[in-house]
Amino acid sequence: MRIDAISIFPEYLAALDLSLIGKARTAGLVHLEVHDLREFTHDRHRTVDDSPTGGGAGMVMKPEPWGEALDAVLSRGAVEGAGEPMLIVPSPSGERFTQAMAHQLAERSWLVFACGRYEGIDERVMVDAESRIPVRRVSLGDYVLNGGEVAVLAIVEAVARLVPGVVGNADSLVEESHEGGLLEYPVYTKPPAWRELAVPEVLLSGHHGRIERWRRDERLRRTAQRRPDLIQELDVDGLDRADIATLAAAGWHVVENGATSGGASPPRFLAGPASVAD
Ligand code: 6GU
Repeated sequence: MRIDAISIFPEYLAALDLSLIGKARTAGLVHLEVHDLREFTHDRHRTVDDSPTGGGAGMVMKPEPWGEALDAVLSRGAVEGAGEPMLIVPSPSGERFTQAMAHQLAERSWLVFACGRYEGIDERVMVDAESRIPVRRVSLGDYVLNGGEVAVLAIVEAVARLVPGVVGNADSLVEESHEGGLLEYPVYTKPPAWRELAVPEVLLSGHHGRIERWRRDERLRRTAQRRPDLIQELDVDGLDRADIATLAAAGWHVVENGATSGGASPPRFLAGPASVAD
C-alpha cells in the first residue's frame, strides 16, 4: 500500500516511522511519503491561508497550493505505479471513521491524505479532485481538533495494521474491539491473584468451550453497558440462544416487528432499556 500525506506540519507525521507502522514500512508493506504543503507556494511568506469569502471567523486554506500539491503527488504516484488513488480529507464534518471503513481503506492500493488546518480547505479543492478520483471526508468523532494530522495518525494506524503481514498474528485482528460489532472481552495474564484480585475462575479451567462462552457474554455485557448504540445495530439473526439470554439480563429484548410481508418471518430487532419507555 502507498500512502501520501500532505500537511503544513510534516514533522507531526514523523510518529508514523515508529513501532508497527515503521516496521511495516521497513518490510516494504507500506510505502509512506509525507509532503510539506508550503513547498507548493510561490510567495515570499509561503502563504497557505486567507480570510473566508463572505466573512466569518478564522482562516481558510487557499486552493492554489492544494491544487499544485495534489497534482504533483498524484502524477508522481501514477508514474511509480501506485494504482487507483483515493483522497481522504480529515474533517470534523466528514463521515465517521469506523473499523468497517478501515477495512474498506485497507483494500485500496493508494491513499492520499490532505491535512487541513484553520477553518478548513477551500471547498473547490475537493470538488476539483472529485472530478478525477474518489474523495472521502472523514471524521474521527464528534469533537473538534485543530487540524487533520492527528486524524491521519489514527486512520493510517487503523488501516495499515489490517494490511496483510503488518500484524504478525492475524488471529489477533479477528477477536478485537469493533470486530463483529461488539467491544472486546476483558483480558488477564499471570499472576492468577494480584492485590487480592483474582483472574476469573473460568479462564483457569482449561475448558475452551466455557471460556469462549464467557468471553462472548462479557463482550455482550460490556457493549450493552457502554455502547447501547452498537447493540441496536446487531443483526438478531446472528445471535444464538445464550446471546439472547445474556442480552435479556442486560435489559435488551428481542421484539418482532408486527408489520410482516408475505410468508416471510417478521423482522426482529433489539429493544433496550431506553426504547422500552418510548
Ligand atoms: Cl478528522 N479533523 C478535525 N480537525 N477535527 C476532528 C476530526 C478531524 N475528527 C474529529 N474531530
